[in-house]
Amino acid sequence: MKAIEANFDGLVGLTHHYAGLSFGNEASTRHQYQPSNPRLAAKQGLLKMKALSEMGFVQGIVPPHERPNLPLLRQLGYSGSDDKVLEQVSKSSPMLLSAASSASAMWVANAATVSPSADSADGRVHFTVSNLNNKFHRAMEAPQTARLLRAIFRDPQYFAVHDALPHVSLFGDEGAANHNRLGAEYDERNLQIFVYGRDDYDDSAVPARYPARQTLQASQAVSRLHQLDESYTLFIQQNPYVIDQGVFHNDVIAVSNREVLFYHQHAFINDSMLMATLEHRIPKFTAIAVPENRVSVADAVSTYLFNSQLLSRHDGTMLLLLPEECHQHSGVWRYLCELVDQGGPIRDLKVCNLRESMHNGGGPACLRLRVVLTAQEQNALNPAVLMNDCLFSILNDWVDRHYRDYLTQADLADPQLLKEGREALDELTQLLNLGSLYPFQL
Ligand code: SUG
Repeated sequence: MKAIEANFDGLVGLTHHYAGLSFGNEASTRHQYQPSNPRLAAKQGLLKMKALSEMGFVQGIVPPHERPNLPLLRQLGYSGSDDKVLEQVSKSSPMLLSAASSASAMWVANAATVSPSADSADGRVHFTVSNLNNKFHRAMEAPQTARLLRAIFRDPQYFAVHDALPHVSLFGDEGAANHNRLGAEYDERNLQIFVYGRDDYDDSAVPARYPARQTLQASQAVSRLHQLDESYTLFIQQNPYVIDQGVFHNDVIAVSNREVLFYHQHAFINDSMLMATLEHRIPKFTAIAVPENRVSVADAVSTYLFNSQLLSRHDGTMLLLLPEECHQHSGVWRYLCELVDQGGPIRDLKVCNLRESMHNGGGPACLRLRVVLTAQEQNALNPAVLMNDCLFSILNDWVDRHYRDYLTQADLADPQLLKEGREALDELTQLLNLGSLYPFQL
């Protein structure tokens, strides 16, 4: 059996809220302090997973992290009982409590970079957990992400999960959101394309307004850890101009699958040189460049056109799974309908409503971590995290029983919310057969 691409989606956590924590991510800034609906957010994510699983795609789940992050608050000097810690931090620094409570781990495209076994010298699937050190609320994710990935991809004969790179700006790493893989077949050695925002040893092209989160130095380290053949890796720079317009990760401006790259004309520096290289290197390479005069960078950012999932169906054609915002934008939708009518590789469009996540800058592709797996590797992972009808209803019910439908920053100080979270996650680790892996369980 040929290798397939499985998608593992982050399940939205119980403290999902809008804190405006991500400077450079315009949706996050715009929705700061709006009330959120964690229950709806989790259900929207589950419905996307169910839809893909019903279409025959292999779909897995990555559980949320424990929030508020009490061990972190204690590390920062808050002490006493859990209730006391929450009371103190909410009085002295509500923003710190927000950061320690962020459900941002749901965007698992930033959890790790993944290299399939076909590309790695030791024939294993490699994961490097991202350090996400550009934002404090995300930098705390790494240790829990490592525990979760090791509980899912649990057989070291097939999987290697590397800890995050050093937590310094030189090695700023945001994971698969800045990584593409191009090639005709999933199970052949493919070209891996690492997209970075800045080279810390050469600052000739850096954004002026917003931060570039991913460094070349981090991408190079990940490629070494994954034992990639140098002649099958490419390091390319994101255009600083688009970062300054709110493209904080490359998956906001480009998406790839197999031999197809769907991207905005302004996504990369030295675009024509890059396309010539890809043309030369990738058999049947198909570039679908969206010109600015059809979809502006601003419209790409507001609709998340490129934060879509480009998926291969059994008949070899591709489906684009898009956020509903693309459907609501007449220019973007017209472009997409014409694209499908042209009879190229993309033959079908499917929209999903992820409004709760979108308001924090997280579209369909942000919520998924793609992992190419052979049949043996599929058998070696923890099967309890794979989505099917039965697991969907169990998790939907679990969300109904545990999640609130209204949350503001003030609610984060409620000790009851911490208890609700622990009870829910304790039950979830049993449902997904993950063992004990949260600090409160250890
Ligand atoms: O890192 N938003 C996330 C969104 C991540 C999107 N991921 C990908 N593009 N792959 C971020 O900026 C907002 C949290 C807040 O403001 O409450 C946030 O973290």
